[in-house]
Order: sequence, then C-alpha cells, then structure tokens
Amino acid sequence: MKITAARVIVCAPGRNFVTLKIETDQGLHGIGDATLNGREMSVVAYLQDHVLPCLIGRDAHAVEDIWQYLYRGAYWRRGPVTMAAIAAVDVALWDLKAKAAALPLYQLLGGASRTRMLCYPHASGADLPELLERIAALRAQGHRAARVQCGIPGLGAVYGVRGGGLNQPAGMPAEQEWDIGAYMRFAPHMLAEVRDAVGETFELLHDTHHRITPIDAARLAREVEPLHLFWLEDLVPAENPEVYRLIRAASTTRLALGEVFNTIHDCREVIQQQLIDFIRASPLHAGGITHIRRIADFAALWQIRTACHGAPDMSPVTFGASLHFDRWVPNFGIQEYAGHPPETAEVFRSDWSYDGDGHLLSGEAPGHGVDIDEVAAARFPYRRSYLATARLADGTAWNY
Ligand code: GCO
Ligand code: MG
Repeated sequence: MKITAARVIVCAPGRNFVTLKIETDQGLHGIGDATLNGREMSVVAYLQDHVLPCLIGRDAHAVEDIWQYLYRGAYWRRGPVTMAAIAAVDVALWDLKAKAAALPLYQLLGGASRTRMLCYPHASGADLPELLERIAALRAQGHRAARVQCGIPGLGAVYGVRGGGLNQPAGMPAEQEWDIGAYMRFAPHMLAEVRDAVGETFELLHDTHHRITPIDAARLAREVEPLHLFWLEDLVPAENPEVYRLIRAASTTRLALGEVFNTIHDCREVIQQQLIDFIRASPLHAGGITHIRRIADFAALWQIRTACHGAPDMSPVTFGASLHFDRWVPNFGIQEYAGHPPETAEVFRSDWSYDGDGHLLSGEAPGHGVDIDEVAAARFPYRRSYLATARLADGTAWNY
C-alpha cells in the first residue's frame, strides 16, 4: 500500500484544527490530527515544507519505520511542533493500517482490555452555585466524574471558567489577572463544598493549570487530602520534575501531569520516581499511538495509569484515536471528555458514543472511526487565535 498523496487541511469549525489526510494507491485514506493550540500554523509549515515530500511513495504499512525515520532523521528531536507533526502522520498511518485490515484500531493494538471507558467532562461555574448546578446537570446525564473549576472571588476571568479559557480570535492574546493567595484561600473551600454537595461516590478532579508554587502545591494537596479527589492536575510546571518531590512527600492526594509532555523522556523522571499517579500524554502532543504506547508500558511498571488529554483544542480525530488506545491499554485510568463546539460535528464524523452511564464506547468501524468532510471544512476558514495569558497584580508575566 503506497502513499500517493498527503495534504494538510486547516479549518475552524468553532476553533482551529489542523488535519492531515494521507491517500494510498489502494484507494484508502487515513486521517491524523496536528493541532497545536495557538501555534497551529507552525505545524502546518513543518508538515507541508519538510515532512510530506518525504512520505510520497513510501509503504503506508511501515508505521514504525516512518516514525523512527521522522524522529531520528530530523536530527532536531522532540518539542511540541515536531511531535505533533509526527503524531499526525502516525495516527493517519494507524488509521490506514486498520482500514486495510478491515478492523477497528484497538484490535491491531492487541484487542480490547475493557468494554467501556470511564470519562470526565468539565464542570465550571463563575461561582459555587453555578458550578454545583453544572455538576448536577452532568450527573443527570449519568456522569460519574467531573473536572470542577470555579471563578475565584476578587479575580476576573480565570482558566477553566467560561470565558476564561477560550481561544481569543485574532488580535492579541487576552491578559488575565492571577493571584496565588486568592486561589489558595478559595480552592480548598470550593472543593470541600463540592464534595459536600455530591457525596463520596462521585469522582472529583481539579486542574490548577501550572499556576502555583511547589510549596503552595504541597499545602493544597495536603489540605484537600480528606476530600479523596480523583486527582489534582498540573499543580506546578514540571520542566524540573524534581519539584514534584515536595508535593508528593506532603500528601497522598493523587496527582496527574503531562498534557504538555511530548516524549517519554519528559515523562521519565516523574514516572520512575513515582511522583504522579496518572500520565496525561495524548496521541497528539506526544507523538502518536506509536509513542504513547511506549509511555503507557513504561508507566505500567510503576502502576501509573493513563489519562489521555481530551481538551476541545484537540480535534475529534485525536479523541477517536485516544478511545481506541484506551480500549486496549491495560493500565487505563480515565479519559477526559471535554467535548467540542457544535459546528465541529459538521466537519468531523465520529463513530464513538457515550453510554449514558459515565462511560465512552469506541466504535467498531475499520480504523479510528473519525473522518473529515473537506467540503464542510472549507466553510470554516482558519482564524488566528490565542490562548489567554496571565499576569500577577504587579504586572509579572505568569503561567497560563
Ligand atoms: C485540560 C487542559 C486544557 C488546556 C488546553 C490548552 O486539562 O483539558 O488543561 O484545557 O488548557 O488544552 O490548549
Ligand atoms: Mg489540564
């Protein structure tokens, strides 16, 4: 099965997505996602100018060899742009291989380890009453877990709360105010109120989005320990993974990390030192199915579980591929299920479903089960957009 054509499709059905379509001489095509939120066009250029010319004429079945060729051959390894580009090729090739075998992708990975995947949608409120309403609505839909984020008294829009995390179209990135003290005073109280309202059996997750310092993170993890959260996510940046030791030593609250990791090397220390409980690497930003399998197997040695990043800024292609990975991976933990804007479904067709009982079902169609309608995609042209940025009250640039 020879690769005869490969092209990048950029569209914005509700938000920007970068999609790779690979065609073959067998009449089959495969689809991969290369979306890097806020820096989309850098991956488009990487693919178009440097990767796609090298693919034409290659054997589409040579998934591993093409991965190694793109990773080793570039000399400049790792990094979000490189790894998103390699991921798009890898996921499109796995899609093709599964279509050629007339099997759903999870069968090629080794078959199903489970029938359905526990998932967590997002619940957010400008204040506590609104957050509790949102959680109640999710529970009415059968959900058993939710990521809970709430506006912080005294601060304007913040990450994870409506209007606080959405991409800003064109112009300059929006700037938001951040205050570690305000967050530290509010977050434990907010989480305690939510636990009180939902009882012990509903799973609660919370994302600090790299916003606090190691010692505050250690204090937060300790203060919320009695609430038995499913996890606290991204308390502090992990460019220096050593900082997680302090947090780990302070409490038994479960920790999740790694949505911004691109390779197994980024994950190595936090896994090997047992500093986390869930690894958030996805088949988009961490080099495709080929590479997250390696991360998952490595994590399994320390009984660390997977939790693929499933934010709306990753296309339905990544979501579909993640569900096939989840269906197979022995050390599965949970799947983030943030959903997409309604227009997204006009462009991408997916065959997965929600079972009405807190779990997702991957489809049985050959491949990863997601395809793009290029005619519909053309109706939603790319618009430059940015994530917001954060500053402390004195003007200091902070982590968004
Ligand atoms: C999550 C993430 C996202 C990121 C987004 C950035 O846990 O889902 O933190 O919401 O902010 O993917 O592009
Ligand atoms: Mg996150």
